[in-house]
Amino acid sequence: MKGDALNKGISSIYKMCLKYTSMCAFLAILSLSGAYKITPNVIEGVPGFLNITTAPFIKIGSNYYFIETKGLNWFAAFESCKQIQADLIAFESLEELQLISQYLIYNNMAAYYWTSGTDLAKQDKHVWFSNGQPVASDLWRKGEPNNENNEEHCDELKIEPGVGVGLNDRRCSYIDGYICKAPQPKTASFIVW
Ligand SMILES: [Ca+2]
Ligand SMILES: [Ca+2]
Repeated sequence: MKGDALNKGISSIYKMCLKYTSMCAFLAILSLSGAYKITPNVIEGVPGFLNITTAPFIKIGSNYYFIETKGLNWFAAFESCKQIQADLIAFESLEELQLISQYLIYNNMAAYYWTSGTDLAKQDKHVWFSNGQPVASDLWRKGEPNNENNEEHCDELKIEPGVGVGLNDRRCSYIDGYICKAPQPKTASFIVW
């Protein structure tokens, strides 16, 4: 068991070294000298004190987002997020939806934004196209999804200050802004002692 853990540790250090070759070469020389112990540490997110820019993504809550007000149809919005190594947003909870809506209202950006929600595969079965999970029922605006004229199959975040926020199904060809969500960044650090 101890050997397994050690192997895992060595393999994770090796993976990190593939990414940060020159730093690891330096660490390897240090550790070969036998005078130092090196402990690798990987954490979620980017600590504030590092002062690293995460542009074009902005941090809202504990996640990173790219918010575009310039409109695209749903398919083009999906592609556009992929081009920056992100995904059209999938809300994991009502809290996340509300947090982003509050941010947009506060910054005078209340509008309609594409999410990755869709029932294109099966009518009335709305899923997040970015991860295949079902869209939770508490995220919808009142009376939605209504599949109006039997042609609404893509889901937008609809923000109307004073009226309400939530998801609405809409024609996929409609031109909306969109929100991409970045994968959670990880910070690797090494403690030398
Ligand atoms: Ca539909
Ligand atoms: Ca609708």
